[in-house]
Amino acid sequence: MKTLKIKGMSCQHCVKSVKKTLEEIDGITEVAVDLAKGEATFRETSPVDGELIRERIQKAGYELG
Ligand SMILES: [Cu+2]
Repeated sequence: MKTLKIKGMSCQHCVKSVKKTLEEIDGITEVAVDLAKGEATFRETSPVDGELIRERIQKAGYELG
């Protein structure tokens, strides 16, 4: 599993939004978001470009930490 630090999440709505954003990226599965830790974990079924993840997370209104 990979772990990302995500800044800007403050409630369960944010958690859902980040989860959905990651799940919509090809090659990412099994997304779990931990609000207290400010982390998202997921499995990659194929290599995913880190910049693409950064862009999508930013577009959703959050920042990679
Ligand atoms: Cu929120």
